[in-house]
Amino acid sequence: MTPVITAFEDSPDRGEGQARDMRVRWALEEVGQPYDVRLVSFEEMKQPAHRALHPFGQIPTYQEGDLALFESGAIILHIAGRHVGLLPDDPNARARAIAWMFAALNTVEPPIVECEAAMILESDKSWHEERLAMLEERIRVRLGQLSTRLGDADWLDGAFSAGDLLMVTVLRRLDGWDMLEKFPNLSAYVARGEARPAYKRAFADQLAVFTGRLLAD
Ligand code: GTB
Repeated sequence: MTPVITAFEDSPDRGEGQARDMRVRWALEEVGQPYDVRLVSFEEMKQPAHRALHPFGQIPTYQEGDLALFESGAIILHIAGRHVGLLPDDPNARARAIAWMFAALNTVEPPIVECEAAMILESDKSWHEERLAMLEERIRVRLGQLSTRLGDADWLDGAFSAGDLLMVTVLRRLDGWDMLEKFPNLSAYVARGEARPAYKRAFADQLAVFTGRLLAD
């Protein structure tokens, strides 16, 4: 059964691969699982048919037979559990890789998302600059801690895993922020992720949605 994922019909990032379908595409490419993509508009995402798949009216979703999933982390954990290539076989190493998945989503991504939201939604507030500086500092602290742990290793815990896949996509959100560059080992880590053939295929496929739309307009 070929899984079907959803992605933005018209991604606000203009093909930069920042929307969360990118991480699901990458996971599917890593394990060699073909998939179909159903593109949805912002309007469609809020309709009952899509909300039946995703209670919060967002992308990505994942459908495979009678299984419907939402939340990129849950989708990737499912893919990694069904296929070889994203989680180690050794039970302890597997548990540690899953811990890194949670760390990416629960510890590293939240201050970045909070900071993005502040930039978009709070720029007119009198306290904006002060709050932004505080949020940026929170990100820097996390990056420092992550950088120390990674050291000169290629990946977070032995071989590349779903933990690295998620962490790389989370760190990519800082593209153009002049923050990651202060941690050369993290910049190199992201570049290693982006150099993986599976990443490149996933990136090209999501970019094709944007370029296809440009040509159609
Ligand atoms: N926790 C959920 C998950 O991990 O799957 C979060 C899902 C989510 O935030 N989805 C976003 C969405 O559907 C798209 S990825 N938003 C529409 C809505 O809420 O109405 C977030 C995103 C969007 C755009 C950019 N960008 O343009 O750079 C980056 C990230």
